[in-house]
Amino acid sequence: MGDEMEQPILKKAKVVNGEKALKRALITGITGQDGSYLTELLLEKGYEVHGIIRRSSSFNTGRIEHIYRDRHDTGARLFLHYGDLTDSSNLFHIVSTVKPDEIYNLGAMSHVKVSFEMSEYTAEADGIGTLRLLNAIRSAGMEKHCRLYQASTSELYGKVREIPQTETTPFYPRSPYGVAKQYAYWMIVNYREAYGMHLTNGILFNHESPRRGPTFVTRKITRAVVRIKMGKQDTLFLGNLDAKRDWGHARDYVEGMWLMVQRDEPDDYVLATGECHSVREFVEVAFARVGITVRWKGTKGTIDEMGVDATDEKRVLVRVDSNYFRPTEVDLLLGDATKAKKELGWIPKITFKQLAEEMIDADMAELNNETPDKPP
Ligand code: NDP
Ligand code: GDR
Repeated sequence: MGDEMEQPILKKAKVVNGEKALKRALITGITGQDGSYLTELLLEKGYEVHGIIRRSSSFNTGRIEHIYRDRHDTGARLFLHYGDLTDSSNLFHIVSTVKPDEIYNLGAMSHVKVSFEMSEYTAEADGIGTLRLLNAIRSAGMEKHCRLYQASTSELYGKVREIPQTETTPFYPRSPYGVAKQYAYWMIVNYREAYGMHLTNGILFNHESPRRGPTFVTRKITRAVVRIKMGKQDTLFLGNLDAKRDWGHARDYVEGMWLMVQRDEPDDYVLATGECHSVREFVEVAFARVGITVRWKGTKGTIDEMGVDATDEKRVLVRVDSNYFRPTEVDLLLGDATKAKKELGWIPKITFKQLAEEMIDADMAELNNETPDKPP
């Protein structure tokens, strides 16, 4: 896949008995963690799914390969288009030819630490990119028919002034990523009020899975833990062990995205588990899954702290590396998803421990070359 991604010629959605049979969704960020789970969900629900992918010198479609069928196959319902949130005319072209009923704007430079190094690009893709997409919908004359989900984030809360955080907690972003996402958040609110568009902000707290990018802390930990267990790596280097996050499973969260878009009236919703844990706790649970108990030594919260093997204290498993500290950190995020529970009936099913263990098991299988037919 990936060699012939030119636009399919789309005239009308398939028509059965005079009714539009398939809902059509367009996903930006389809190659990412959430994009892949959301695509699976929408295909299961009978949607025709279109995704925007970026041109890359190597394949970047690994997470959706298992569901892609050549578009010449009868029954193919997933179509890919080259594009980028930094390219207005491309977005207009895709939106106006695909004519989606629903757009899920998941595309973003999503790494908080990297956003300090690529601040301008992050603003372009994550902030202005959202505006470009909104303007593409309007320019195509689709503002009354096309619904849009915006991937907003708990990073908006940043320097937290209220625990737990809800839809009414004030924002105080702490990174170029958070600031860019705040711009996008308010563009959604403004266009909803100004033009009566069906636009929704999902304020999602951290969600992970075996498909999580390997530079985010949970996946960095699970990959390293299995490598240490199998003797392929000695030590895991991490930044702030005291950061606390409300971690859920991505599969639960994409269902929440879809539920938001189905509401008659658009609104903004927090999705969170209501439980938070430190990076240190995630390390402990991950090592425990492979039968290793971590004992912490040194001064807690400093670069002298280390995690050693409880059965052989000379074996240092975890060290702190200040290169992974952020210029401004978000210390604690804990969400309250009461509104989503009440209005959407959304309930996260996968617990913190199950999440960490699923990720460890999947990384162990990958290391042992046990390739599943479908990624976990
Ligand atoms: P990923 O980093 O896994 O995926 C990001 C996706 O965006 C990839 O498909 C990437 O393409 C694409 N992308 C990056 N830059 C551009 C661009 N300029 N134009 C078009 N596409 C682009 O993120 P997640 O799946 O984890 O997250 C999905 C969205 O949800 C993001 O917007 C993220 O900021 C937000 N979010 C995520 C949370 C989480 O905990 N996972 C929590 C709250 C919000 P490529 O594969 O080519 O790099
Ligand atoms: P986050 O996720 O910044 O919350 O953004 P990440 O996993 O990168 O960091 C979580 C916390 O762990 C601390 N940390 C480390 N982080 C990384 N990446 N690497 C390390 O070595 C390390 N050591 C400690 C961090 O300082 C931080 O406090 C994610 C992204 O998916 C965003 O796109 C999304 O909006 C938010 O979650 C909600």
